[in-house]
Formats: sequence, structure tokens, C-alpha cells
Amino acid sequence: MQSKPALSDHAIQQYAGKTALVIGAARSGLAAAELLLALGAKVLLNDSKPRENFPALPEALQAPACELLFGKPADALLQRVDFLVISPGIPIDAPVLNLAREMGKPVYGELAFAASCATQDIIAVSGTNGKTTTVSLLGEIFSQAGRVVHVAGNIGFPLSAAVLRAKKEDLLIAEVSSFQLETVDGFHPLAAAMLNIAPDHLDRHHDMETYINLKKALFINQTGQDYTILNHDDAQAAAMARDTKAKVVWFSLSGGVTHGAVCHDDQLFWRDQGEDKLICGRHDLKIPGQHNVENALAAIAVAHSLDIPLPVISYALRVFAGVEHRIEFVRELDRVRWLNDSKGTNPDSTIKAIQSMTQSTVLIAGGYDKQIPFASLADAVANSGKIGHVVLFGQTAQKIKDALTEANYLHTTLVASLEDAVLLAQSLAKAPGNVLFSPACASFDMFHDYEQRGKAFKHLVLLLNPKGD
Ligand code: UMA
Repeated sequence: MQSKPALSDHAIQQYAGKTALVIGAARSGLAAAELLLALGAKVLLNDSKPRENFPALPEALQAPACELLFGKPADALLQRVDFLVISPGIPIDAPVLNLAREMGKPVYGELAFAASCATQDIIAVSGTNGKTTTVSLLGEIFSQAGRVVHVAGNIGFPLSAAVLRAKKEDLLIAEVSSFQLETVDGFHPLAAAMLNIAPDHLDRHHDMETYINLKKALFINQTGQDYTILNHDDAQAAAMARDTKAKVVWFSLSGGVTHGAVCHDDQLFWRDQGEDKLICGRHDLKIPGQHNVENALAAIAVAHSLDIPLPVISYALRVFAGVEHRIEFVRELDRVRWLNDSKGTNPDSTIKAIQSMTQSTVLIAGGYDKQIPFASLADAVANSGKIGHVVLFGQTAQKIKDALTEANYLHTTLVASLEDAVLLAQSLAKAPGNVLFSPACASFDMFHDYEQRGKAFKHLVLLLNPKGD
């Protein structure tokens, strides 16, 4: 039998007997509704899609305190509720949320709401790229140190679900997106890391200034007892030292700090007021690429701040095998390695994947248009010396081709589907070499999300026959 959740007394007092409107009935909304019911709140669960789109709802939502209102606009429900909990997919400037605020109804994002109900310590990781790998690495480090950890948030397992399952002494490790930072009431991480800042999600946040300001909200509730972990080599992330009251802990690939996690001579160190303590060699890491050394340094800085012994960190870094959809090895066929980087959902992420290629590579890219320029991606392709051909599909195919042409890179082909892209890439790939699927775009033009897209890619790759057959 599942034990009683360890929820905060303050949250129980605040929400028990109140009525919440939860908008969105996918991963976040369903988990938030369950958490609210556990707190003793009444729930109106709303989704703009009709009921038949949700064939298997969790049993807990059959409770009399939960009303399912699908296929309807949320506006008409506002009168009936005390506050709202919204899924990250709902932009904070949606008309229904403006209306709710005018009516004096508080609006909480799912992740911040879950954090406000938690009794456990929270480690939070944000930034444009590397979040999933870093939270997964931290999960490995803290597990190796004997802690029970729940890795949650943007990684795909909502924080509400983790809060419902965690015991008081467990640790929550949250991957936090800019969408999830649009509301931060009650979100107070003990350690919060900002990995890097590059253009992303400009279709939703409109400009870089808004995007960066949202990212700063990660630290807004931290105090002098907490830790803010920052990338010293990333100008935008480093400048956030001015935006936190917490103790700042640095990490730097270029070794440019006197205290923090650093890398030099192909080795990773904890630098203790100028004295370097070896953690591991960069080739001891199983995860490829310079960007993953950076992610490992971030994880070292977080773990060391929270008193994890260096030998434990060292062991965990050596055994960590990486995450699905992040330069994930799928198979080798005809001496060509097929790599799934479906999590490469913006140009910066794909650039990092390209930079970690050591052999001739065919790149498959393209997807949903987030209104981000592709000039930097085109330069990276043109100057890599490794990308022999780019196969493009999806909404952004022509835009990426135009950017590549502008950069004088002409080895491009547009195709209609991922299946066509895989077949063409097989015929173009030179052995020994790679086919790298790193779209540089979100997936929503053709897929539900990057995970579905990555699984589709792997399925297609596993169906391929050797060229001679
Ligand atoms: N909906 C409405 N009304 C609206 C808009 C949407 O009812 O006006 C409904 C849709 O019909 C749908 C539901 O809302 O049923 C979708 O909500 P959602 O998009 O928030 O989806 P979730 O499954 O809850 O996934 C969310 C995150 N999604 C987004 O941020 C877009 C997931 O991040 C996250 O893993 C999950 O919560 C668990 O925390 C995905 C993502 O793409 C991976 N994140 C972006 C990224 O990484 O780049 C930020």
C-alpha cells in the first residue's frame, strides 16, 4: 500500500477545501490534479480537447472531488474556482489567464505549485541546453551517495508526481524550462544551476530579454543559505550572479575561476581556493563532447556544494551512460554509427552535437518553427569539416536550407518525411562515419514531442537492412 504523501502543512492549510481549476490534462495537469486531491482540494480539470482524447485517466481522478470538463473553454469555469494551476504548455499571457488575474484568482504553474507543496530539498537545473543530462547525472551522483532521488520536471515526469511519491528525506531534482519559470511563487530550490543561455522558444517569449528575465526567476526565492551554480564561461549565465542572494558556486570549462569545478589538461577538478583536486579524466566520461564536460562540471559544482564526497562524484561520473535522445547510439550498420539526438530542439543544442562528431557525418535536421534564426547552425555545419551532407525535413526545412546556402554550404536535400530522411541518409553516409539525427527544432509540426520523434527515428533505423542486401 502506498504510504501517505509527505506534503507541506502550509500547503494543506492553504489549499484544503478550496477549488482549483487545472488547465491541461496531459502529464502536468493530471499529476497536478492528483496532488491537489491529496491536499484536500476540489478540482475542475479542464482541457480544450474532447474527452475521447483521454481514454486512460488515472483512477485517483474518479474521486467525487474531481470534475472532468473536456472540450470546453476554461473561461466559463473561472467563477467557480479559487485559484488556477496551469500546464507549462499554456502561455502565461493566454487570454483566460489575464481574465483570471483580473478576477483576483491566483495562477500557479504546475512545477512551482508542486514545489510549494514539497517538504523535500529541491535541486533545480535550468539553462537552454544540457538540463536533461545534468539532472540525470545528479540523479546518478546522489543515488551513488545513498540518497533516494526523484528526477522530475521538464524531463518528462511532472514534479507534482514526484512530490506525491517522495518521502520527506528524499531529494527532488528538477529540470526547469523557461515555460515553468513563468510563475515561481513558492519555488525555492536549495541549489539552482544555470547552465547556459542561447536563443530558444522565441515564438512564445517573443524576445531574448524576456527569455533571459524568465530564466533569472530560477533564483528569485533563494536566500543566503542556498547555492546558485553558474557557468563562468557563459556571459549571460555568469551575469546572473547579480540576480541571486544565494552563495554563488562557479563552474568553468576554461578553468577561469579560483574556486569551483574546472577542466584543464583533459581532466576535471574541484578547485578549492586555488588547489586542484582531481575528479576524473575527460575520457573517463562515457558521454561524448565538450558540452558534456560542461554538464559534468555543473553537476560536480552542485554535488560538492551539497557535501557529496569527491570520490562518490568521481565514481558516478565514470559510470553514467547518458540519456535517451541525447546523442544516443542506436546501432552500427555498414560501419556507420546511427545517433539519435531528437532532444536537439534548438540550433545551439545541434551545434554542440555537431562539435562532438569525430568522423564524417550526415546530419538530419528540421522540424517545428520556433522563429529562431539558423545562421549560427549554418556556420557550424559549414565550418565543422565533418558534415558531408544535410538532409532536411519538416516545417523549417527550406529556412535551414536558405541559411546553409547563405553560409556557402550546398550539400543539402529536402525530403518529405523522417522515413525518407533516414533512407536518404543511409545512401549518402560514408563508412566509417555517422548519421546524426539532431533536428535543431521542436517536433510539434509532425510529432507529439521530441521523445515520440526520437523513438520514431530509432524504429526506422532498426528496420534498415545492410546496403548490400
Ligand atoms: N491545452 C489546453 N488549453 C490550451 C493549451 C493546451 O487545454 O490553451 C492542453 C492540450 O490540449 C494538452 C495539454 O494542455 O492536452 C498539454 O499540456 P502541456 O503542453 O503542458 O503538456 P504536458 O504533457 O503536461 O508536458 C509538460 C511539458 N510540456 C511543455 O512544456 C510544452 C513537458 O516538456 C514536460 O516534460 C511535462 O510537462 C512534465 O513536466 C516538454 C517540452 O517540450 C518535453 N518542453 C519544452 C522544451 O524542453 O523545450 C519547454
